[in-house]
Amino acid sequence: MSEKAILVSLVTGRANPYEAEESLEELGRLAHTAGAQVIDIVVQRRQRPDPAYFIGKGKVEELAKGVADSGATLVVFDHPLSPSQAFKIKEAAGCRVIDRSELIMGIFALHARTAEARIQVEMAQLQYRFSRLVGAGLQMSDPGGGIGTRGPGEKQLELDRRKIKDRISALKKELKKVEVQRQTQRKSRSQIFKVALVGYTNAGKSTLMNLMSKAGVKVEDRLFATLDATTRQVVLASGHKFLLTDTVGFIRRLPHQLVASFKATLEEVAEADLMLHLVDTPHRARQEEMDAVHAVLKDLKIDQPEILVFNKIDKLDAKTLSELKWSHPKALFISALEGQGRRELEQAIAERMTEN
Ligand SMILES: Nc1nc2c(ncn2[C@@H]2O[C@H](COP(=O)(O)OP(=O)(O)OP(=O)(O)O)[C@@H](O)[C@H]2O)c(=O)[nH]1
Ligand SMILES: [Mg+2]
Repeated sequence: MSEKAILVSLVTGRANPYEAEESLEELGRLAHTAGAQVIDIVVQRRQRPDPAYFIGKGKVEELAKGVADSGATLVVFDHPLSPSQAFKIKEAAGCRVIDRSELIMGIFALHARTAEARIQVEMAQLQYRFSRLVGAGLQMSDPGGGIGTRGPGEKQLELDRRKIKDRISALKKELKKVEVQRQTQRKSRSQIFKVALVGYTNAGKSTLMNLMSKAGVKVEDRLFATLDATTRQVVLASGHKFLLTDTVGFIRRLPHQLVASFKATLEEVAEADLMLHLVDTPHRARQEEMDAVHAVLKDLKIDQPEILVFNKIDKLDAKTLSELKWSHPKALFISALEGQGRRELEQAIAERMTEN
């Protein structure tokens, strides 16, 4: 039985309503990917977040009533909640309350296949939980907390922290081992030209990987279908040989614990000679998605040469296509699904290889 989820978004005075809506729509897709059924959406407008209840006490009471009436099992906030807000809202709603970051990490945990990806996800989740325990601890030792806020509860907290810390260091050791194996693998192919596919989740990276390499990577119309890097050798008709790597997709407001822990996977990108930045061209948030990809790459200090590749042109009208070609004269335009633009793409890669 799937979870029944209510999504909650707060639009503050300064927020761009278009972005809030876009983000909420994406949250719905994330919830769907995580296996939840979205039964209701609550949008609250306030000048600024309420420090105690985030969306305000009255709105939380309304939410609680909605949960009771609908039998919802999960409430997902599109924004980070402070540990104490999460706690208070959970008490009131009487069901599990998570935020966007936790939802994304949950999806990553569901989809992780290789040992490395599993370790990285567990580490990200633990680090997130740890940061919240620390937050809760600070709260408990707040001088305003009064009598009775210390004691067994505090001890339990200390135990939880210790356990999480131990587990994190064990995972770190495991990860080191896996990394050594990976590096040996990588070294043996360091002479070959390397191309990495990067892009927002659902842009069509795996579809292009399959088109060019017959790798048989899983393609799905959902977010984060790919979590593990896959690398295949591609030989072009011209005789040019290179390695092509499919990578995990990016998303706006990626939990930074995840960014850090996926560094290892993305090392493939950091070592690439060329990045193909794939764009979901028909998507209405195309520009925001492109900006998000560049922001994450910058965060990771990845600065490889990039070719911008506008994908899914089979779904584009002629006017949009010609406008884009005009505004992005150096970009390529393809359909990974139907094969348009494949030859130009291969030529562009071959040219970069020759320059190299
Ligand atoms: N119409 C059209 N659909 C495409 C094209 N390329 C990919 N798709 C569809 O877009 C969806 C996502 O494709 P994927 O290849 O899984 O995308 P991805 O970038 O690997 O996504 P993640 O692994 O989740 O980051 C699938 O439903 C594909 O069939 C294209 O050129 N045209
Ligand atoms: Mg993929």
